[in-house]
Order: sequence, then C-alpha cells, then structure tokens
Amino acid sequence: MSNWTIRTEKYEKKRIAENGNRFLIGNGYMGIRGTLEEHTKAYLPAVNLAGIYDKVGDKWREPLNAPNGLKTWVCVDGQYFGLPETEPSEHVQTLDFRRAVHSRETTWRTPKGKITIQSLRFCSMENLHLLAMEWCVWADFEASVDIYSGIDADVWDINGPHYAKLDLNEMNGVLCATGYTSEGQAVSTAEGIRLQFEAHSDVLISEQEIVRKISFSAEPDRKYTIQKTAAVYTSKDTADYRKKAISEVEAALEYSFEESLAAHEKAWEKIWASSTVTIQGDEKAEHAVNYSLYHLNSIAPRHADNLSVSARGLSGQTYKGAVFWDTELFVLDFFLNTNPKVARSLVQYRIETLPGALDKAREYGCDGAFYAWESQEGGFDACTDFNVVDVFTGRPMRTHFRDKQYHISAAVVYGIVEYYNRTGDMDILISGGFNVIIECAKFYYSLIYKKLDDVAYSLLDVVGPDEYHERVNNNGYTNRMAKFNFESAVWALSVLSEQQMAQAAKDEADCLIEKFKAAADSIFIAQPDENGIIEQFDGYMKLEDISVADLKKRLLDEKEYWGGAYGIASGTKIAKQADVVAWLSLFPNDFPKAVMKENYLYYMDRTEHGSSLSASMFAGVACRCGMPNSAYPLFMKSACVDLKGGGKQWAGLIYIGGTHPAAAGGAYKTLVYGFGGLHFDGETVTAKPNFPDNWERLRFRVWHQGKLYEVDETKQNTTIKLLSV
Ligand code: IFM
Repeated sequence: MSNWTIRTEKYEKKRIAENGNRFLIGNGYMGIRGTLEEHTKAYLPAVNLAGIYDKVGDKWREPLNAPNGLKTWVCVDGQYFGLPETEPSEHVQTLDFRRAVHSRETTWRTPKGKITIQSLRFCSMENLHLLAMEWCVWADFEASVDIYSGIDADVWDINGPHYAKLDLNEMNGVLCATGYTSEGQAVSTAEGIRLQFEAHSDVLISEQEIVRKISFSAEPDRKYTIQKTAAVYTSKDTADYRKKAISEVEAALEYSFEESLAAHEKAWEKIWASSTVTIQGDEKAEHAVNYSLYHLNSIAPRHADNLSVSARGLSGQTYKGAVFWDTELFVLDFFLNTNPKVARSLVQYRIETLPGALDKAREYGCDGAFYAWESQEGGFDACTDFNVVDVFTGRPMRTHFRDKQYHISAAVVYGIVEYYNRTGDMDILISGGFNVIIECAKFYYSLIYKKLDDVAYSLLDVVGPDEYHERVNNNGYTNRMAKFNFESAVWALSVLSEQQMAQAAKDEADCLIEKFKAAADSIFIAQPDENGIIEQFDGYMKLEDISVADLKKRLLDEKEYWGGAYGIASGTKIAKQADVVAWLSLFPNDFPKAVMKENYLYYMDRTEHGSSLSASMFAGVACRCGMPNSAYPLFMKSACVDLKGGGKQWAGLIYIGGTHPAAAGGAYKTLVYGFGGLHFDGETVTAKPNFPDNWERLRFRVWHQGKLYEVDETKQNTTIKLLSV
C-alpha cells in the first residue's frame, strides 16, 4: 500500500515559508499555502488566485491573494496560544495528498495543564470556490476560552498592497471581506461557521480584519469544535462577486462538513483514477512522483477553458504568477496524458494571448508573434528589463530575459503541435492554432540574418534557456526550435491551402510556404565537432573551462546572480541549464545515440542546474542513451524538489521560492517516456520498459486520440489495455 501523506513532527520557524509550499492545498482556482490558521502575513499565508492580477505603482504586476477566510486563533485564560510565538511541546502537520486534506495538531504544556488545537481543512475540488475547515480546541483543565475566527484581509503580498479599499461586514451571521484593487478588480471572501457548542459570540471589525470572538468556559477534556466554510469570488468570475460568495457560504452551510468533505474526496478520486502512478520495487519514487502529480492536479485550471498554469503554480506571487515556457515543455504532457481538457485550456490560453504576442513583436520592430517571457492575462509580458536585483548595490540589474529569450514563441508552437498530435483536435488549429504557428514563424523569419558570403542564416543576439549567457549568437536550442517552427508553419499553411480559400490568400500562403521552407533548410544548425560535442552557441568553446565547484568559490555572496554582464558564470562554460541537452531531449533523432551521450556527459560537467527545469532534461536524454540508472538520481531530484522544499530560493535579491510545476512535469515525462518508453505513432500507443535496476513494475494510464489506455510494464512483459470510459 502506497504512502500518500507527508508529515512534519516538529515546528521550525525557519521552515515556515518552505512548509507553506510543501503542505499546499489547491484546486486550480485557488491555492492555500500550508501555513497555520493563526499565521499573520509575516509568515506568508496566502489564498492565491489563478488568472487575476494587479499592479501597484511601478512595482511588479502579480496575482492576487484573497482575504484569508481561514484565520483562527485562540486565547486560553487570556493568554494567546499559537505558532511561532508560543513554543509548543508537540506539533504535527500532515498533508494527505490522495484526499488533498491538510491537518495539524499542536499541544502546549502549561503549569495548569495541556492545551491542544487541531484542524483539518480542504480546498474543495467539488466546488472550486469553497474552502472548509474543522478546527477544535481542548484543555485538560477548566479554562476560560476565546476563539477568534474570521477573515484576515491584511494579506501577504510581494509587491502589494493590492487592495486600495476594503469593505468588511456581517450579514445574517456570514462575514464578508471585499478588496478592491487599483486596476478595478474586486475579490470577495465570505465566511460562515457552525458551532458545535454553546458560547457567546461577538463580531469584531478592525481596519483589515473581521472576526468573531467566541467565548465560553471549557470543561476539562471536552473538545470544542467549530466548522468553517469560506467562499471566494472575484469580479472576473461574476459582477455579483460579493453576493455570490455570501450565498455560496449559506448554501454550503446546509450540508454537513462530512458531506462536503466526502464530495471533495470523490472529486479527487476521479482525478487519481487517470493520474495515479504505480512503481513496484521503489516506494520512494512512487511517493515522490504521486506527490508531484498532486501538485500538478492542484493547479489544473479545470474551471476555465483558456487559462494556463504559472511557473510557481498557486503557491504565491513568485515569478509574478506568470506563465513561462515551462508549461509547454514540461507540464503539458502530464495533462495530455491524464486530462486532455485541461491540456486544451493551456493551449487555448496561448491562442487567445496572440494579440499580446503580436504587439510585443511590433515593440521590438519584428514581424509576427513574440510571446511574453512572463505571460499574464492577454499575453501581457510581466517581465521587466531589470528582472534581478544586484545583491551588492541593491540596484535592479539589466537582464535580457524579456527581449532576447526568443525561444518562447517556438515553445508555444511546440505545445500546439504536441496537442494536435495527441488529440487529433483539428478544430483548435483551424480556429486559431494554425495562426499562432504561422505568426511565430514570421517572427523568426524577421530575425534570421545572413551576410552576403554566408551559407546559413544566423539567429543573433539571443538568450537561450541557459540564462547565464546573454546576447549570444546561434544558440543551438533556439536555432533548432526556430527550424521546427518554420517546418510546422509549412505544414500549417499546406493544410490551410487545402481548405476553401480565396485565390489571393492561396497565393500568399504559397509565398509564405516557400519562404519558410527556405528558412527551415538554411538556418544554421550546429553540428558535433571531432569529439562529438555540439557547441552551445558561437564562441562557447573559447570560454573558460572550470568546474561548478571551483566557480562557486568565486562567489562573494551566496545570493549573488551568476549571469548577466558581471555574473561569475558569464565568461565561463558553466550553464544554468544546458541548451544542447534541452535540444536533444526534444529532438532525440537529430543525432546518433553516441553523440547524445557525449553531449550529455560534456554538459553534465558544465551545468549548475540553477533551474529546477534542468535535471529532468538530462534525465530524459540519459534514458534515450540507454542509461536509466544514470537518469534515476536526476529524475528523483526533479520529483523531490517540492517534497524536500528545495529549488533555488533567490535570484539576486528576488525571492523565487514556491512550488515547481515544471520539475514535477519533467519528472513525470522522464517516468513515462524515459523509464516507461511510452511512444505514440499516429493512433498507436507503444511502451518499452527501460527501468532503473530496482524497478519491477510500472503502471499508469494515458489518454491518446480520445481513448484511455492502461499501460502495465514489467521488465519482461508490457500490456497496453484500452479502457472503456
Ligand atoms: O522558465 C524558467 C527559466 O527557464 C529559468 N528560470 C525560471 C523560469 C521559471 O521556471
């Protein structure tokens, strides 16, 4: 029986931020950080919302955190008991990630006796606007108890405060806090409780908080339980956000806590029915992968048909809640395989944000579509020209993520093509997908450059996924992706030409086909040198060859940024994540296995893995080279990033902690494609085990072309069964 929980049995103040990510619960609409009910904003609690943003002054635009409807704390005989202020004698925090239920139990031993609080909460997967919690307190002595429970609108923000105005009020026993942003959006949290005992209750309203004070005399060893329900609605959901939040709470209070919990658990069971992974022979890996998939399932935008997922999921405002290339290259496959409707939403988001990409291309004097590096709604690029803060001067540093990471447009195209290959959904292509592919190809076409004497076209002045080396020429990954984009556009235009089309449009399509064919054929694609090594970009081989360990010794400050003009890595071969390996992981048939292996080994020694995306790309290539045992630690590194509360926490002085959907998705891809050898060819699904030594059996389900399959592999035998749905 697999272990579906994570647990911590001690309370460490220094791990509050990390535990906020590890113990997160979410349902795609919102994510509730795994902080404790009594926590004020100093401890980073958040009810982080998907797809709604705000900008304050000239600070970064970021997603909103809703007023916190879970806020609850207790005073016993006039003394506050809560963490971290009052040191506990016992503390247990648990996440049951099969049921998506968070719980905690904390005990204090006082001269009068023991006091314990306990809570259990969930973010409903059945009704995505609802949060519910059962909270109780008991003491083994007679005591006078005050429970304070309500809504805290003094929310944690990185670049806030976002609520320029707050309305706090109570009606018929339901509390409501509505925040109005300077961009004209509003967020309402309503909250209601069920009391399981007799008490005196008052509503207290302060500037940023509305709470009930529930006072009673507690008998020794009797549990006093409150059941709380909160609902969140925003002005993006409905014009009646406040009314809706209140009526949702009233409706939910008609049901018992147990009934709401059961409905939530049932919804999760359905999700797990298509996404559980079983690994016989390796419980640790099975636990880590399913935990990673829990996080992906918790951020899936099931409630929308045009939303995507952000680089730190719903764990807070890090990375501005923006969508990166992470979605298409690391996360999309999980949803293609387990929930194609969600995959469609991720793709549709890009189709609908094309206008933003067209504008961005114009801004830089280019044709076509240049997608946002950090994409918010409408394709708005939240990335700034100064995206890192220098630790020494405290000044923003000029970086070129926004204006030179051209590879983002081709990543969007890659996602659309993948989605089509896996679903056969021609509608999405006709209704916008083809257009994106063509516009992105036009973008690269307007960038490629050739001197009179050159044979090939170059792509100059770019930043590849290895962000430490800025403004380089002919970055291997970017050029290869541009070639892919040109080829995809030729296909798109050919399909469109076969449709009913006016002669002028046909002529235009023919002309573009010719241009893109020529571009695909003549863009520079680096080839292996005499040792089989592919140069990451022009001139890379001339850079200083140094080990990561030796380079690290040059750091003057542990938070120092490694890239940019003065970064310690810039003049060396050390990459943040290896672009050539990224290339090979996507196009494994470009070169023979021996070349792949040489490059894997070469770049492994020269990669810092400063991005949580890096390890899974290496793992995928190791599997392709027939080295599953070498892939294994890299796979586990990706699968365990959030489990261990790892990943980089700082880029210069910018906090970048949170959950890591791309690492989770990358681990999943390594599992099914790398170790499971899963392969799709037209309608056909095949799998060929390529297991690490200790694995005995691997089982998972995948959707392909509208059909659901169960893949069951042992080292000797593979069965792929079509399931009836
Ligand atoms: O998209 C990545 C990028 O490749 C490296 N820095 C973090 C981003 C978000 O995960």
